[in-house]
Amino acid sequence: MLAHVEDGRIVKIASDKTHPGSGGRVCSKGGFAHQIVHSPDRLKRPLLKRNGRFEEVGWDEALDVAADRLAAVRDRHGPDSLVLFRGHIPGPDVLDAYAQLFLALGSSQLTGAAHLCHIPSYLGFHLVYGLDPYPIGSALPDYDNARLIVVWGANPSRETRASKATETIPRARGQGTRLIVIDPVRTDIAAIADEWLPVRPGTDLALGLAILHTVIRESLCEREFVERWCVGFDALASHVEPATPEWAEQQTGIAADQIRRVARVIATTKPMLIDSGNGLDMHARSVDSARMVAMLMALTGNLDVPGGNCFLSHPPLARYPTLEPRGRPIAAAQYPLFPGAAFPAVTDAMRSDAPGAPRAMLVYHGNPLLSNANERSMRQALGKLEFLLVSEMFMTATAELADLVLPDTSPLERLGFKSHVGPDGGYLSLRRPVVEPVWESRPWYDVERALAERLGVVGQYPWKTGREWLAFRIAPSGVSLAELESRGCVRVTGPVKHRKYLEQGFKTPSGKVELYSERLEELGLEPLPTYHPPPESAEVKPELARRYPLIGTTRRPGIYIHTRYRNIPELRKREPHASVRIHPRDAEPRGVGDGEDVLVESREGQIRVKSVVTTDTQAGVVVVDFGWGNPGDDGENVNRLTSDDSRDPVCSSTPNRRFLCEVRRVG
Ligand SMILES: Nc1nc2c(c(=O)[nH]1)N[C@H]1C(S)=C(S)[C@@H](COP(=O)(O)OP(=O)(O)OC[C@H]3O[C@@H](n4cnc5c(=O)[nH]c(N)nc54)[C@H](O)[C@@H]3O)O[C@H]1N2
Ligand SMILES: Nc1nc2c(c(=O)[nH]1)N[C@H]1C(S)=C(S)[C@@H](COP(=O)(O)OP(=O)(O)OC[C@H]3O[C@@H](n4cnc5c(=O)[nH]c(N)nc54)[C@H](O)[C@@H]3O)O[C@H]1N2
Ligand SMILES: [Mo]
Repeated sequence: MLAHVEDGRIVKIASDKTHPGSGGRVCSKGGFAHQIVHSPDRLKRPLLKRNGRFEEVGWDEALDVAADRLAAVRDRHGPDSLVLFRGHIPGPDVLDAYAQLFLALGSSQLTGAAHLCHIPSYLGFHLVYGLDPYPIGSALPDYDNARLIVVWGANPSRETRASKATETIPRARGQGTRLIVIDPVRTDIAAIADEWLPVRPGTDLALGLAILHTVIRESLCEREFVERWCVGFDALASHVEPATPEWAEQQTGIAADQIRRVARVIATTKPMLIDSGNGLDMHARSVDSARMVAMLMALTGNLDVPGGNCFLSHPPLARYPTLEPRGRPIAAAQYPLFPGAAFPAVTDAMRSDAPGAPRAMLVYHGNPLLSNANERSMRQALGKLEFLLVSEMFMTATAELADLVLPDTSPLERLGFKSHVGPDGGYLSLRRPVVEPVWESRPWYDVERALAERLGVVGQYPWKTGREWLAFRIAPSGVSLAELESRGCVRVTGPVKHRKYLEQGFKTPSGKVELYSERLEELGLEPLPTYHPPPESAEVKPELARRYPLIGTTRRPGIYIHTRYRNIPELRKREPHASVRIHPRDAEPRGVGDGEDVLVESREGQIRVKSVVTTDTQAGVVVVDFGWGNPGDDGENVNRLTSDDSRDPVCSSTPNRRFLCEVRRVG
C-alpha cells in the first residue's frame, strides 16, 4: 500500500496496484492505518509500575530496569525462567524480535500463539508430506487453475485476507469452477457456494474420514499416484472402513447423502484444491484434521499439479536467530514435534512452584490474556511472574498486568520486509518507515540492541542496526537492501515447477506421502487419524451438555484483527458491539430477540454480549465474537468461556473454537 505523508503525518492510504502480493487490495485496517499510527491512544513513553500504578519514565531508566530485572530473574532461577512470547506473526519482524536476545541469555523458552495458529496445520501437513521448516512450508492453493475449490474452515474474505483468493474465487465461480464450503457458519463465501456443509464445530475429522471411506470404497483414488507415492494405503483403507457417511452424519450433522455426493465431486473434479484454514486449528484435536485434509489432496491426485495444492518456494532467507537453544523447550518431551515451547505447557509451568519455572516474560506483539483459552487460568499464570515486560503500541488487557511497558513503533515507523509466494513465483518487498516514530516510541531492533548491550550479550549479534538486520536476513536471496530500496518489490523465484516429487521424492522419512505415520507410532501416538468426539460434547460429557445445550464457537470480526483496534473510531463505528450470533430456533424458546443484551455462560464463566438472530448460523450452534476485552472497549472476552484443559496430543492446541454454553436474556 502507499502512504501519503504531509508534514510528518500520514494523511491517506492508497492501494499499490503494481504490487504482486496485494494487487491493489487494501482491507479497512490498512485503509485506516493513518488513524492507527496517529491514534491519541498510542503509548507515548515507557510506563513503569510503582505501588500498583503506572508512571511515565525515560528510556534510560526503562532499559536499566528491564535489563536489571531480567538479569536478576535469570540469576535467581536460571536462564530457562526467562520466556519470550510473540503473538500473531504478520511478517518476519515479529518472528525475529528479541529471539536472539533470549537465546543469548541462555533461555530456550521461545513461545507464542503458534499452537492456535498455523502450527496445527503445519504439523499435520508436515507429517504427511514433509515440509520445509516452519514458517515457510505449506501446500498452497493454485486458485487460478482449479475446477473445484474446497474452502474448509477458512474465510477468504476481502477483510480477512486482502489476497488474490478474495477476487479469484467469485470470478472462477462465474466461469464454472465449482465451490464447496465446509464451515459451521454461512460466511460470504459459503453463501455463493454450490454446496455449504454446516459441520458442527470440531467434528471435521469425522466428516473427512467418511469422505475418505467413500473415495476408497468407490475406487475413486488416483491409483497410480497411490501405488507409487503413498505408504500405508491398506492400513488407511481398513481404518476408514467403519467410518460410513451414516456414522459421520451422527457426529457432524451433515446428511449422509450430502457426504457421499460431496466425496464423489471432490474425487472426480480435477484439478481440485483445498483452502484449509484456522477453523481446523483451534480444537482439542487439530493435527489429525490437517493430516486428513493432506491425505485427501494426495489420494485424489491433486498434489503439486496446476490448479491443485502446490509446494511453492519462498525467496531464500538467512536462518535467524543464528543462535541455537542451549537447553530444551518446556514440554519438549511431551510435544517433540512442536517448534519451540508450546504455550499451554509454558503456562502450566508458570502456575507451578517448581524450581526453574518461568518467572519473567517479555510479550512482543501479543495479548495473551485475551487470546488464550481460559482467561482465568491465563491470569493466574501471568500473576505468578516476578517480571512481566510488554512491548506494545496501545494499553491492552495484558499490558495492564505488566511491570514495565515499552512503546514500540507501528510497522509504518520502522523498517521491515515481507516475502510473498504464489504460483507465479516468490517476491521480497520492503516496508519503509514513512514517518518518524510517534512520541517516544522506539523500534524493536533499537530496543533489543540496547538491552543486549546492558546485558553484555551484544557480541552475539550479526547486526547493529535495523538496516543491518534486514540486509543480513535477505542476503541469501541475492537481493541487496539497496536494490530493494530502489525497487520496493523484487521477484526472486520463478513460477512453480509442478510434480517436484518425481525428481526429489517427498521430505518424509520414507520419501513418500505417509498415510500411516510411523513417527507418530514411535511417539506412542495414533499412526492413523482417529476421530475423538470433542471433549465438550454430549457424547463425552452428557451432564454438561444437558446444562449447556448449545455449542459455542468464535468469530473473528473482519473489521478488526484479533484484539486490536476497537479504539479506532472509523473501524469501531462499523462494528460497535461484541455479539453472539444465534439461530431463530434457539433464540425463540429463550425469548431472545435481535439486538438484545444477553449472557453467554459456559462451565468456565459468563460474558455479556449483544444478540444477532440470524440463519447464518445453524440451530444448536452460537457464534461469539473474539477479540473484545481490552481496557475501554466495553466488550467482554470470549476466552472467559473456553477451556484450556484439553489439548491436542501433537501440538497442544486448545479448543478456543468449541465450548458448550447457554444463552440467557439479561434480567
Ligand atoms: N477464541 C479464540 N481465540 C483465539 C482466536 C480465535 O479466533 N478465537 N484466534 C487465535 C489466533 S489465529 C491468533 S494468531 C491469536 C492472536 O493472539 P495475539 O497475537 O496474542 O493477539 P493480537 O490481538 O493479535 O495481539 C497483538 C498485539 O500486538 C500489538 N501490536 C500491533 N502491532 C504492533 C507492533 O508493531 N509492535 C508491537 N510491539 N505491538 C504491536 C497490538 O496492539 C496487540 O495488542 O489469537 C488466537 N486466539
Ligand atoms: N480482518 C482480519 N484478518 C485476519 C485476522 C483477523 O483477526 N482479522 N487474523 C489473521 C490470522 S492470525 C489468521 S490465523 C487468519 C485466519 O484466516 P482463516 O484461516 O481464513 O481463518 P478464519 O478467518 O478464522 O476463518 C475460519 C473459518 O472457520 C470456521 N470454523 C470455525 N470452527 C470450525 C470448525 O470446527 N470446522 C470448520 N470446518 N470450520 C470452522 C469459522 O466459522 C470461519 O468461517 O486470518 C488472518 N487475517
Ligand atoms: Mo492466527
